[in-house]
Amino acid sequence: MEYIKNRFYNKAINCVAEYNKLKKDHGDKVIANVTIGQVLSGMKGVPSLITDTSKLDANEGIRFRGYSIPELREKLPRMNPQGEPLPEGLFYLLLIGEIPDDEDVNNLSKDWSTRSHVPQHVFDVIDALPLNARPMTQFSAAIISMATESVFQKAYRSGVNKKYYWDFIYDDVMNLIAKLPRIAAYIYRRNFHKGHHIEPNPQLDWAGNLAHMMGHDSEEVKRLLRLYMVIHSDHEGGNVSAHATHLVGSALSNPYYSFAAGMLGLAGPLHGYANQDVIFWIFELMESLGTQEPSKEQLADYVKKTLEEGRVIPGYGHAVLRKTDPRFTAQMEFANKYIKNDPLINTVNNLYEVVPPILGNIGKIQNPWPNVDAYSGALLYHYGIKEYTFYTVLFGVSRALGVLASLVMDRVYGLPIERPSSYEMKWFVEKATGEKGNC
Ligand code: CMX
Repeated sequence: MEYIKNRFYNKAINCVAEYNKLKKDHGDKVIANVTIGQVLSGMKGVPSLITDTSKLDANEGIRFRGYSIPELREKLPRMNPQGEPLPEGLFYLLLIGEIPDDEDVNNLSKDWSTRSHVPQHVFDVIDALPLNARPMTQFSAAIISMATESVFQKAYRSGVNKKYYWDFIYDDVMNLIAKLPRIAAYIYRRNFHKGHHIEPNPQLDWAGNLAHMMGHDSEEVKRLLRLYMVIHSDHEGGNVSAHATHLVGSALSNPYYSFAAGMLGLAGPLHGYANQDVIFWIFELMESLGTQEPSKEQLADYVKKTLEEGRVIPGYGHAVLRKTDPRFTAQMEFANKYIKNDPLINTVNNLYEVVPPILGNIGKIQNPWPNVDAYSGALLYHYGIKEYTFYTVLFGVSRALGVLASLVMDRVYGLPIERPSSYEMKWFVEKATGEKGNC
């Protein structure tokens, strides 16, 4: 499928010309002042990364190459008119910046299918881990172990000219994305289905095949996973999984290492792990209240109790968003359309009414609204994917689409090794007060 690579490069090369001009002619232009508050709050709002694939607006939510989620659900190719967009189309959009047609999407599906073979040693690495190793531990170990396949690493060792790095990175990225469903499904079947594995079906699309290999072959699950894979894919460049992938890639570590770094970040409870924490917390709540259908009053009391214990309410809040996450809304619409009267979904819907005013009243929480993780687990659970310790792996498979499309772009730009400055605490104190600090 060289035409996709060529189409990508022919488009991307225009951006490189702009990048080079910016660097050469406008390097001294001041674009922002950084406050001490921003440094102390995790560099929030500091414009410091180039990410072309998506942009997050605090009030509007994510746009992928300029398109909102509702727009994508309408415009991207689907398996059938009633279905959800195919992640292949979303990846094409992220990479090239244009909405693909059906043929582009079919070609990409076939391309990934031909690249999807996973070497035996990767399964051996997974199998060497104890069953109580978290699915994200197994997933990251599998990804690192696949670096044996890196064509970039080999090309670098053989002394390839740096202007061609992107070409090898592209192939690593396509190979890696193609193999992820097989690896994820292998971990799922190993942990939750006694190691009875299911072979891939090369006729299926990328997300459909994942559902198939997990043993959830219904059209409903395939439809859900297609939506899931599209909406979790990218959230501009500063979130932990995207930033970690990009940072490690800037050292010219191969895409397997770079993406594994991103996945280790995704495995944090303040980031992707929240999708399983939400379900864990709701089940804890139901058990503690002795009901599967808690009232809104009971939910409110439990939310307050959780906060009093110094814990976070998982699935709520965001570092950038200041409104309900459109990824949450897309999933709620999906549930409203297809699901009637499920106690877990009802509880998630009721929490949406109960939690924001409580968090808002605390005063210090910037965003009391739900994020993507507040809904995703309940949908998976409804359709029979009940093993919630696995949910972050699904997030990771999807996140590959965005962060790896960006990684190819990073190498086309030829972005340098990333190296912000750090200072001792006393330097900041002196900057702020003119007095020397003690630390
Ligand atoms: N429950 C309780 N307290 C919360 C909260 C929540 N859902 N969200 C924020 N807060 C607290 C913070 O812990 C912080 O407390 P301290 O001042 O005591 O440290 C304070 O409110 C201010 O935080 P903030 O500026 O509003 O939010 P941050 O940018 O620091 O953190 C996030 C953002 C997502 C980590 C936070 O909202 C959170 O912990 N949410 C719950 C976990 C979660 O759902 N994570 C998933 C995010 C989406 C994703 O990446 O997948």
